[in-house]
Amino acid sequence: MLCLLCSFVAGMMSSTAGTVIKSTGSWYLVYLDSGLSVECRMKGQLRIKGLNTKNTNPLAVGDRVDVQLERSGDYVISRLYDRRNYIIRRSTKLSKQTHIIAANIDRAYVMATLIEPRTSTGFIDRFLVTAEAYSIPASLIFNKRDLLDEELCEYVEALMQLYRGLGYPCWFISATDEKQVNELRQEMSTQVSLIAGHSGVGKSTLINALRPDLDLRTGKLSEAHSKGMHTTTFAEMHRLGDGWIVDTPGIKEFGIVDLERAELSHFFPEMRERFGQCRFNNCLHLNEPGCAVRDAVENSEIALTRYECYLAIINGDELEKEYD
Ligand SMILES: Nc1nc2c(ncn2[C@@H]2O[C@H](COP(=O)(O)OP(=O)(O)OP(=O)(O)O)[C@@H](O)[C@H]2O)c(=O)[nH]1
Ligand SMILES: [Mg+2]
Ligand SMILES: [Zn+2]
Repeated sequence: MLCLLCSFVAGMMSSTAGTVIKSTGSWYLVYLDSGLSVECRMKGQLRIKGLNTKNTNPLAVGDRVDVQLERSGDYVISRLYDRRNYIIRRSTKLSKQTHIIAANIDRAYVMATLIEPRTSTGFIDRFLVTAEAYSIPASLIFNKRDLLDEELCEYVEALMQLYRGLGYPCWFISATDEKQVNELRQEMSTQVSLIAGHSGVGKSTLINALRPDLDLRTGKLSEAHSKGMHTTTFAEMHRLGDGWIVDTPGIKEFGIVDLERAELSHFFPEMRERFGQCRFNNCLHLNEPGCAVRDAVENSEIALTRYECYLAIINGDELEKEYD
């Protein structure tokens, strides 16, 4: 009886919980709840729930896992806990392959620049739709303020007015200026934050400004195209006060995953707010008569760029079509 008890206790001790803080696809860095970081491999095939598309990474940064020490001295991940949430995208808009950027996050920040490189509102909106779909609060960070002339600054102010009106907090900073990031540091010190955006917008530069000791690699833009060179290659979480901040590799396109056409408008707050006001209760807000959403676009109560992005998503091949 005593022996049985001992082996039960030993079994319990051999596995310990932690958080994946870096994932390269072949090995993972796990921050154990004891405070130790260990390099791990994944044990065989872990069961991943709730994903019905082909996923390229079974484990993502932010995942809660159990880790076991094998007799060989290697650490292996033996269990993946259910995710509270995650941010997922298709590699390209039409690809069947999906990629989880990070899991279990408190707030997702999309970093955008008007120039060097240019971020379209379509990219921002697709990111926000995904954050809405997975109930992750989202904010916008407009970066490289120092590069913008007065006219472009005014344009950013107008964009911020639009997005703030939809409920998304906005920041307008130069990540190269440490003084400008103090308020962000305060906010990010108490939560798990994800920063995503095109390559070269300044994600790693911002994290360096928040935590200069990290000295993350940052990269120059290509001279020919003013685009980033994909300097950060793997997502990685860094400690910031009591919080964590996830640096991610630049993404070119943000393809939407696993949404149905009929539910898309629920993830646009300004359309969700008009739910039930269209003549037909299954209105897709395309050409149906008596559509409250189209009326709002015509009256400029809904921004045309937002509605055009809605149309692009619903008319594209990105969504799961119900009647296919
Ligand atoms: N002028 C100016 N340059 C900036 C600012 N923020 C970042 N940069 C520069 O932009 C370039 C790209 O910055 P990174 O931090 O490497 O960009 P990233 O978003 O991490 O890029 P990837 O890792 O490739 O996804 C670097 O040369 C930075 O110095 C800014 O606020 N103003
Ligand atoms: Mg980077
Ligand atoms: Zn409608």
